[in-house]
Amino acid sequence: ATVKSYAAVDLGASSGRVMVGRVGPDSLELAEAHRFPNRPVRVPEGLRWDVLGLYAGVLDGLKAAGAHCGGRLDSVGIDSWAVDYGLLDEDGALLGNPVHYRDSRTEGVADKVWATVPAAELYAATGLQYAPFNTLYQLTAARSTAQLARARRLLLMPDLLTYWLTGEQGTELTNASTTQLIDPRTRDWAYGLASRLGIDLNLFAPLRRPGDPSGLLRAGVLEETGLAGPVPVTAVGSHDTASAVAAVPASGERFAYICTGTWSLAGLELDAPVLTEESRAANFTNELGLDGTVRYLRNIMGLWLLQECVRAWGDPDLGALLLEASRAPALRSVVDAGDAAFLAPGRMPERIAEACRLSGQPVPESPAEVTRCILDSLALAHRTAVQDAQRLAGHAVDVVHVVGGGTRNALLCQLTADACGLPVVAGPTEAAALGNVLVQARAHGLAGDLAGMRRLLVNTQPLTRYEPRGGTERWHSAQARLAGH
Ligand code: ADP
Ligand code: LRH
Repeated sequence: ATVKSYAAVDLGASSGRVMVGRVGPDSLELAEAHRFPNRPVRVPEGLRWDVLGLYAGVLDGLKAAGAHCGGRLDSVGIDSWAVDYGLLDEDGALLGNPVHYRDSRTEGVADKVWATVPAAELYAATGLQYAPFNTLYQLTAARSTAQLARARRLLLMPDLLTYWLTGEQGTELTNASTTQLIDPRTRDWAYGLASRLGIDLNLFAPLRRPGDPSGLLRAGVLEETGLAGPVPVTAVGSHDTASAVAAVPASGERFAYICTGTWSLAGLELDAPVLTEESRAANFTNELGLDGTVRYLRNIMGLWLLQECVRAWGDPDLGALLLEASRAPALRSVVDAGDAAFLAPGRMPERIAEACRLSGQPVPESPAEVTRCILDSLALAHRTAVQDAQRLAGHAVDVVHVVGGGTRNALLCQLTADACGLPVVAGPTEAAALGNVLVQARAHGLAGDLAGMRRLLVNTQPLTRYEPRGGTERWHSAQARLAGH
């Protein structure tokens, strides 16, 4: 049977990777061709992405991917973190470095937006949870800048890299749904809302859907990567979380998922958005997924909390730290891992200690204690999100799938099973890359529908099961402790 080779470019907030997926009718293998750090840079104007460095990493990765498969790739797909964008001038040249979603420019901006369109109306129109970094607020913050005044085009990060690779411009839908300018019912722009807020939708290139062709690698890219042309670029679920959810190895419909990496995205796959006021108050979002699905989920700070502590502690060995944390006393102190107060970089151990002190709990001192506090807090936030999602959507589950980098943290997976009182199935680790590969494979005639894609994953990917160990009342009282503050 024919086996085809697809390159998946997957850019996370902490690292970028180019993976090679080899897909046959009953086979799926993933190999890492290249991985590179993604290090934000603070310049006098604020926090920026090093987008040229990332593009160089993509080119190196495509070269390495080609070397894996005799210089021939059947297609390339790109996904990355959501909401951020680059602006182009009338010549198509990039205007400055894309602003990082953790930059402080959006502080206080939401109130300005809500003065024109109240928060409840905004939610009813877009279904997006409030986050200061939603593209809508970023564009509002940029309103009077010279850069935005000059801009003729806005491309979201994966679309910008696709443009550099192919010369073609588009706006992929799953990622567009994180701008807060898409109506999740029509799966098209929220035209009325944009015009009320003075946002020019002509800045955006036409919408593309996962599976749509996005051009061919330019001659210069072929030359630089040593690939034999033509190589098509295929739109995938270009929001990394959309690709990751597509690769959740679920067998039925009664599942919740948690995509764990820099963020934890915890929720359900639905076939229609939940736009109730109760859902808004619970800060659940309705992002768009593959094949008409809705990703109904809550953003939780995720392993960012640990990444920032580890950075502050001078990069100790993670394995040793997690082992020590597993021996530290359980559920001594917990913080609200959904709190936007943890969004900005810096001083994370101190900020966590401060949150414990303010809520009258013991203050964790050693790195192992702080790490335990973070993992207990994440597991607790996973529990609350899985419970709330089921209640708000009226959709019950009996298993929790954990995918992403956090699957390598066995303690986090076990604590999540304990907190949720449900079995956790952990894996795949590189879910976003696998979802990316499978959408390309499908566009080129290999795999079937979403259920078929998932069957292939269940049959080919190593998964680890964690059973809940009981003691859910302890999690319940920790939840009550947090809610009391
Ligand atoms: P993103 O794509 O958002 O940048 P990843 O999905 O790559 O994030 O996950 C990165 C996180 O995975 C790290 O911050 C770390 O906490 C965790 N991780 C990675 N490798 C290991 C490991 N060997 N053991 C435990 N955790 C790990
Ligand atoms: C995860 C992610 C998440 C977004 C955040 C900005 O990488 O895409 O889904 O909310 O980054």
